[in-house]
Amino acid sequence: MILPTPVRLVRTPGRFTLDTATAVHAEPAAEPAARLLRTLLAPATGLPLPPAADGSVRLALDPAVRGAEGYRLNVTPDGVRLTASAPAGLLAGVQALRQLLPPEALSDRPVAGVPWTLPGVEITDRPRHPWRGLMVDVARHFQPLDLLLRTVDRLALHRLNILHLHLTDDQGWRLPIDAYPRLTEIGSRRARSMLGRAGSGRFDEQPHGGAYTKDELRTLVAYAAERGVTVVPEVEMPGHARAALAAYPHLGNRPERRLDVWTEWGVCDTVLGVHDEVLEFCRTVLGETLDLFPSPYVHVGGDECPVTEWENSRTALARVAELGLGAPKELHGWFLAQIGAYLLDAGRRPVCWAEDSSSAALPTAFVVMPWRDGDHGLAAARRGHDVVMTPHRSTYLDYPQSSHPDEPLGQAGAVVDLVTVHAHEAAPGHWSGAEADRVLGTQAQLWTEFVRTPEHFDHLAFPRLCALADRAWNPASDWATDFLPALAHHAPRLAALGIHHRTGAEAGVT
Ligand code: TNX
Repeated sequence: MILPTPVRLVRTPGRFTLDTATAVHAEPAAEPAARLLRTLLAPATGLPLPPAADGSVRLALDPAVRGAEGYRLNVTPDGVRLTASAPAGLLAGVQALRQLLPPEALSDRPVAGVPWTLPGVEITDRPRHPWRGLMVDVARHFQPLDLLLRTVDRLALHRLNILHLHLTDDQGWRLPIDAYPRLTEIGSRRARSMLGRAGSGRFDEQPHGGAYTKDELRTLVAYAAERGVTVVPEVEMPGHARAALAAYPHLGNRPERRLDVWTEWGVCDTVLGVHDEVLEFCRTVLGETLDLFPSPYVHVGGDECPVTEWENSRTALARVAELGLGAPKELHGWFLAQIGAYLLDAGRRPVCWAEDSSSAALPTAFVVMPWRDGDHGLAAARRGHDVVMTPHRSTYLDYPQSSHPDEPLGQAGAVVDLVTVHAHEAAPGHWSGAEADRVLGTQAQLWTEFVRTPEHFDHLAFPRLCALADRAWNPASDWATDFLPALAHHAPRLAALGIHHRTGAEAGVT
């Protein structure tokens, strides 16, 4: 049983075993998928799977297969046939094929004595949503490249196709920008980190820092592309920008003031100014970001932007007057509209978090991510935005997944357990057909205020990410009769990958 659960799977008689004699035939457009198959199976199986015209594993494009990422996979005693209408579908099919093997096939070490046998099947499969993602916050706690590469592998295994990287925030700037070197020289390091939740007043007194090199980010983007995953960068503006202001105070509202990279959690009052130099800064930063990330989507944050500084800044008030705005808070939407226009000119789709304060001025080309309680997604869809659903009570993995006393520290106010994630409907029943058509998909959010180790990262992500992946892929998957049995088969795969996941989560015990 594979996960996400396939739209249609029929068991057929017989089986097929991969061995040292098995060869692969791939037509040219299927070559990347054949390479991925070899790369994925080599560590555990040691099988060479060489190319051969008469290979019994056959990969080919077939325009009759439905869906851009849809695939068809047939295993018979004579061999394996994988087809898709596009290369992305072949990559998805390779992951399904891998899951038909014994779970040991996912190990990164050689495994002896296991026959690499596939059951006879006929799978016809395609995803419900084109955007199936995970956001990783690398700003609150820096997450090194090897963790991100591993995360890409795990996303691809679950047929999740977007890695949204939250690269900058008040507590750290992780994105190298040649034109503004102090962003990482100064902005990537903070003196200490807050222990506990926002306002705890307790600190670890340990410096924390980290930034990527451009080569590392290029490596990540290429690695992800080989696996059918798009890396969507996020650069936060105009709020959540304290680290940038620590590096370049003249971009703020009180240029004379020296700021540190923030050491607390929560919402920081310091935000970018609204003078021309700031917009130029944002365009330059985004220009270098576009060079690194070919993603058609670029996220510019836009959440939680307090306006007290603008209300008290002569420059900001002059801007309000010049633009004929009613109040300084309207600068929020104006700011994002300026930046959105730049991205659209560059041929990219801007993405931002939904906020009431920016919604009225936001060009409809923005993709919106509603994260607060309420019908913000529906309101955005009605205004003409495409939406990616990110409601915090079903997709925020920084909330605890149970109320067990042994659960690690998480955000207060909710428990997001496995059944809740699986029940999350990206396009709820009360939306009209046209509104539901605005839903690009859904994604999980892994904010990292409390995440200091890879084990903690895994624990938050799994198995909740399995539930999100299942729901985002297969609308018909039933919690009890489809997902839970698939998860039971999947647990040994997670174990073979060395993932520290919460066992018993499927019981839904809170
Ligand atoms: C809200 S959601 C935030 C993040 C925090 C998160 C903690 C959003 C767009 N902003 O800055 O990390 O809550 O759950």
